[in-house]
Amino acid sequence: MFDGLKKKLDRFRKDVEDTAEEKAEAAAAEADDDAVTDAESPADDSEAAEPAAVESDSEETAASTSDTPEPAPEPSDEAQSETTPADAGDSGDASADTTDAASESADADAAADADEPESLASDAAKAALAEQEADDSSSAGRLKRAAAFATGKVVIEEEDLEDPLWELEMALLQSDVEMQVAEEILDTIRDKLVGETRKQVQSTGQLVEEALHDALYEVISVGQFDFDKRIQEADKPVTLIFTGINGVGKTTTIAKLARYFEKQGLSTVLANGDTYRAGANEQIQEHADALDKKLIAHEQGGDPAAVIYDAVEYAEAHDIDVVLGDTAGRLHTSNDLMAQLEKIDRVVGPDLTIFVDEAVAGQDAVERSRKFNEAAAIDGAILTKADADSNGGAAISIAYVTGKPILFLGVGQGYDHLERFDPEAMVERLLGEDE
Ligand SMILES: Nc1nc2c(ncn2[C@@H]2O[C@H](COP(=O)(O)OP(=O)(O)OP(=O)(O)O)[C@@H](O)[C@H]2O)c(=O)[nH]1
Ligand SMILES: [Mg+2]
Repeated sequence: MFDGLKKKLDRFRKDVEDTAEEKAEAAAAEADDDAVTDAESPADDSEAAEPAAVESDSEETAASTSDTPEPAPEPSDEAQSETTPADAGDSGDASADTTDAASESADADAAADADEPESLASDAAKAALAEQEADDSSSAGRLKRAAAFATGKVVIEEEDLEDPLWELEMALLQSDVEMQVAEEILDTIRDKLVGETRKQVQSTGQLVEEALHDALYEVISVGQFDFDKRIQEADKPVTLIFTGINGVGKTTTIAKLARYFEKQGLSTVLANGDTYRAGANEQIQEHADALDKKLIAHEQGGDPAAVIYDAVEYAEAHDIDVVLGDTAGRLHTSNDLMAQLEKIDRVVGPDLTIFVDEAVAGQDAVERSRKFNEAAAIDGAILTKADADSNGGAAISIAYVTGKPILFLGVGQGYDHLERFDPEAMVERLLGEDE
């Protein structure tokens, strides 16, 4: 079930993992470079300090003109410290230069001391980072990455997610996930992953998995309520009306629910509100006979609201717990379809109006759920034909788009082929956690 989408979600997980791995390697190389540069730098710095010292010395020599040309000083530390005070008198600039050069050279010596050749590359990286961090804030990102590498961890940043998230968005849209829902999922993932980077996570795969799980769960679980409890606790009879376009599986689902409620110790009566289609009575009668349930039906062309009203009266008279009201999926116009629902609402006041559509209808099912909800205020949805190969977009999107939960999945043509919709199980199925 939902295999296509499952593969795409797995692709995303791998994409981010690969990105993180590449990054870890890059950080490793960077840390190595830093260590090498650091080991070399003392020599470099003292070489650089030499000309400065010589320069200031020769200036001093030129300024004082006379005396001793011989002690053309060696570029040693002693020579520098000797010349500096003398310098201070006649040239402030030169003195400042010399002092800088001297202190730089001293720093470099200290760094050289810290970096024994035997020390580990990661230690060298850490030492280098600690030293640089104080005065080089512009390279903070680079330092953080290298430090993360030195401690064996990988940091994911927003820019790393750009490409994988783009791919994921395309995958979601191709899988019929509604645009707004896809964006919500991406936002959640971005927030989760970028937020987590500060903690420097250990396993990228695990982190991505959690982010995907939470992002999917948040949209899929919208509006969930305890359906069984709600039915058990409601005043009897409870009236459920099933709506949706033709051929999606309304009548079959009603038959499955009659079986479902029976298992819960609840009695049912079926009502054929599909007075439009020829043969509708016969079809539902067959189910009623097979399940040993009472069917209330009128002549073709009758008023659906009147049929369901009669069924409610029958249930009250015979102490039946649940009325399952079918409706026609096709009328002359969609306005007629909505007018039918409004009249049922007015005349019967059903406890729950349930929208039925096919998982395989994808984006169309999502769009219809939105329209039916606007017109008739649905209380929940049932997705049929989830056993057929579907993209999964409808299952992911409908709750978020309507604000009403998916209650059941139809998973075959048999009466027992009905599953309670469990958002957690659905997410696990999509992420392959159950296999
Ligand atoms: N594979 C599969 N087939 C299903 C499922 N639910 C319904 N069907 C099949 O879908 C077809 C249409 O089902 P119906 O229950 O007649 O659909 P309907 O919405 O009542 O159709 P109309 O009364 O014409 O509006 C039938 O062949 C059902 O067996 C399901 O969950 N899985
Ligand atoms: Mg039907």
